[in-house]
Amino acid sequence: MNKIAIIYHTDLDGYGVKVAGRIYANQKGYEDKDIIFIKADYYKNANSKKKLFIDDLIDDHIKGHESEIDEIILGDISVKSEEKAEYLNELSKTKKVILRDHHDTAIWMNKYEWAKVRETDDEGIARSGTYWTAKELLSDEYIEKHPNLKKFIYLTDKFDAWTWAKSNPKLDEAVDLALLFSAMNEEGFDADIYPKLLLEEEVELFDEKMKFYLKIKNSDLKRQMWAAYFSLKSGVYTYKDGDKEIPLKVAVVSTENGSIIAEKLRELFVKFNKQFDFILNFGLNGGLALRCGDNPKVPVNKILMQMGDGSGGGHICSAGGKLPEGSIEKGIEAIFENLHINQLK
Ligand SMILES: [Mn+2]
Repeated sequence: MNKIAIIYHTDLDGYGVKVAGRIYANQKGYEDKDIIFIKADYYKNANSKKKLFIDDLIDDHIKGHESEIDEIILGDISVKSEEKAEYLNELSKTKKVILRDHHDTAIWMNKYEWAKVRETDDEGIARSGTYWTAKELLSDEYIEKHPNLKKFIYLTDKFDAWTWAKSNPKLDEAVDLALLFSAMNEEGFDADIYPKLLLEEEVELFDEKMKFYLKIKNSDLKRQMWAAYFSLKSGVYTYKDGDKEIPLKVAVVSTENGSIIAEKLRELFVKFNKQFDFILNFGLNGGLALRCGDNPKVPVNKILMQMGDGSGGGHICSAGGKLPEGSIEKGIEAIFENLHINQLK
């Protein structure tokens, strides 16, 4: 038996292309051993000329083997050079070649009959490589009969087309799927997710271990998001001491282990960040930790007395306290807008 080649990207969307291609090939009677899976892993192909990466993969896996290959499926990824596109175009005269992509940089490939590159569908909804490839290779009827596959395609599509980022809690599962993919990789998904996609009965895609991992990972994500948000508030502030106004350069960070990290940060801070007067570290539990290098302009314990809920204190270069009750966001606003420390415009 001849073979089918599937060329796909390394991310979740690329994996979805692999899934659709694999099911399609199996439906046509090709066993897994008859499928050439070509993962476009930029980093694992050291010999690649990089710039023409996908083109190199075609040289490595397809060229010279043309007579053994019946069909070539490319999804979520496109060739780079006109030369390789022309090569595939030649092959398309004697075998099935399809390319389904959604990247703007590949729109030029639409001049070929076998290539369709579209960012959005007819209704203007952004669509993924998985969506377009599954639409091409699998019948609506098949997808309807396989609820787990249907859900997988839906979530992958929503994730890759960024619809989830608009804080739609219904799409948290799409983020979960992508997080799991980054942890389990293709191999893990092949072993633990793919078999579920072939079932006709609806089952949970995630087992208990996956759910536990996601719980930890999601709280870490939340923390990282706040950390990035808070770090935008780094800048110059004035500290009011009676009638005196002292400008202070403040580095704002947020870490999970507030005072432990703050202490460690101080080492780095003293070494590399002499331009800042102190570090302000928020914990998501509402804790505040202030650290400064030697010879502070204002002792951080003094600054801290004017911050948070007023219960904090500590040493000249190392102090801790709490944000006012309520949400972190409100607490931060209270510190930066209502208390004695104001960012200079
Ligand atoms: Mn994609």
